[in-house]
Amino acid sequence: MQIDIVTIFPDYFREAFDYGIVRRARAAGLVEIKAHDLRSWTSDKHKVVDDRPFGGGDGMVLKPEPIFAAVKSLTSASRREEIPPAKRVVLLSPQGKQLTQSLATEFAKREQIVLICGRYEGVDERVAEALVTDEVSIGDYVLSGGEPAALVVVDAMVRLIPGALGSETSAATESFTDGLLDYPHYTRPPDFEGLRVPEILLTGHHAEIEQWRRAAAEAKTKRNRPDLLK
Ligand code: 9D3
Repeated sequence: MQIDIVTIFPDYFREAFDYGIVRRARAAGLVEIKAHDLRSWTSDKHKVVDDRPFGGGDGMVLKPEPIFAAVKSLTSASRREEIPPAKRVVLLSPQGKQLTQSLATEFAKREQIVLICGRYEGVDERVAEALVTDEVSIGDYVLSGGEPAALVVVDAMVRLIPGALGSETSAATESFTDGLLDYPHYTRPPDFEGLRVPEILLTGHHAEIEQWRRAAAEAKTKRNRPDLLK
């Protein structure tokens, strides 16, 4: 998989992919990740990427021309209809559909993902209308730009690439796929300053441990994420 990030802050990503599963997937050649400076697709002396909003209002808007040029040079496509199924062009925006495990799984099947990071007050709407295949938000809170959202999308996708996780784990058997939160985990010591590990986990009674974990996962889900049980 090839991941191309288009941003006015390419340095933001300098060490971001050098840790854990993402680092290992890169080292294994499963994914190549590049952060590109949007300003490299400007043609004026001052490399201007933004302009004032038509109709008035505060702040600046990212201009369409450098973004269309970036997508053209990275994918050969000038419009959404020219983007083949093996490629997705994703605009990170607070107005997007929310990222889910299911959407990350769809992205992880593709050969190339282009992530466009918005900044300022927004991005000229013609990018969302005519260029991108997906407009994606990571949740209902306000970020300063699309860059932290791009990190989240990359992480969620890369760990789903076949071979990216160690042989011990499979992405399919983890939390969110069965609709419950994960069960609680404990390790040594069995008594930490009077905080005790549930006795059943120390017994080796595997069937009862399974039952306990299921009940504990349901209790935790009811407390922290009742919406998942509805
Ligand atoms: C103060 C400006 N806001 C008016 C309500 C609009 C606004 C514009 C641009 C708010 C945030 C941003 C920058 N955010 C993103 O580009 C972004 C984002 C987010 O803010 N939340 C969740 N997901 C995402 S993906 C990209």
